Amino acid sequence: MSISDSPSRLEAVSAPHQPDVTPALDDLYRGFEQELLIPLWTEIGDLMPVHPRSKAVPHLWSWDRLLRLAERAGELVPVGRGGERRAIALANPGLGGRPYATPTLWAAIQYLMPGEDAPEHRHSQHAFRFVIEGEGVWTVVGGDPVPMNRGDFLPQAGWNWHAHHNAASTPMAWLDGLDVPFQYVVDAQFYENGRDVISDAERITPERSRSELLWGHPGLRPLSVAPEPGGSPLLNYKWEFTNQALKDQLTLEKGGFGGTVEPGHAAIRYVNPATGGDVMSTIRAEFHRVVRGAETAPVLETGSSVYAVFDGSGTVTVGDTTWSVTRGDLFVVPSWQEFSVRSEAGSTDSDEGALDLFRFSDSPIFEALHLNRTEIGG
Ligand code: 1HN
Repeated sequence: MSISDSPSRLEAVSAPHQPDVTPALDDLYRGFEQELLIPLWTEIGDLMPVHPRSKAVPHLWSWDRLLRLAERAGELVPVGRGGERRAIALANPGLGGRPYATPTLWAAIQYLMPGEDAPEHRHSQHAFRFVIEGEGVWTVVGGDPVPMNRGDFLPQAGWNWHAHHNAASTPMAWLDGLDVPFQYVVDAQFYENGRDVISDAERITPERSRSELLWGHPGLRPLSVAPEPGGSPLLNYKWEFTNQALKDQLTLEKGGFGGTVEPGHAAIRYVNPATGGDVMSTIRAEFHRVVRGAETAPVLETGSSVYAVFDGSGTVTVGDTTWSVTRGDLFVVPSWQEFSVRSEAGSTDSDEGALDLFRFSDSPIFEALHLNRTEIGG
């Protein structure tokens, strides 16, 4: 039997539990082929594996090399209508040259030069920005200018108008995550261009966006507005709050009060303040801090993730692959590949000398469809 990805000829070959290859069997297979039919017995191993065998592979992109190429793109390639964004996607080597980090997730470094505008548009794809380096860019989402600084997480649910502008005197780079591959495979995409030039009133850089003034207070819900369906009404989860939440968990742990997910491992999920659920229907985002010398238990999960090393350094193991990682590096964990990290000493900004990891995944899709499974390995 031939089991392959390409729609090649069906071949009758001798195999256990199969009839001998005869001219009659060959004829049968030619008949299938002519009528565009494929018998299950030639495909079952690939279609129904005993556990997920992702075509995506574990892969690491070094931030230094990514940034150098993004800087070069900043010099050589303009940003504007048509191309829309100077975003450079991670192409998983197992996914056939498509700009897909995983089968469901797009991840890219986006680079904007001082004074540049990325024009307004909207799309059905859910998206977010996570700022790895720099400051001074704001993104205007549905008329609300939102400042972006290192460590900020900015979800932006599908069909919101958005444009970016770099008001600073230095270039800025950030991580974009979207559900582009997922929406491509299920044919859900819509896209529309917005205004070519955004108004002066939107060109201001307030310290806090309207969304933060309304929704940025823990446990307090404004009565003046109804949350938008489809995604979080809070457009910036500022680094100071994320950092403080992680610090507080570790302080509790040190006092013997627990508070962390496992020893030396503090973690938070970014949630929609109106619902407590994920920030978007297809993308989950989390932040993990693993203190120096600590190690996480190996975990197997359905669904795929992309990680950004925000700070610190350490060792990451995904399936059979182990890497040393450092600030800015990006890596992929495909579905059902055992994942663990170890934090190592290194120069770092974070108080604890910890390994700080931003993570996004397609878990909400798996949970909504009851396809989520987790095993703690080891
Ligand atoms: C997009 O609109 C942005 O708005 C970034 O910054 C990356 C990748 C694919 C499709 C649209 C952005 C994108 C994107």
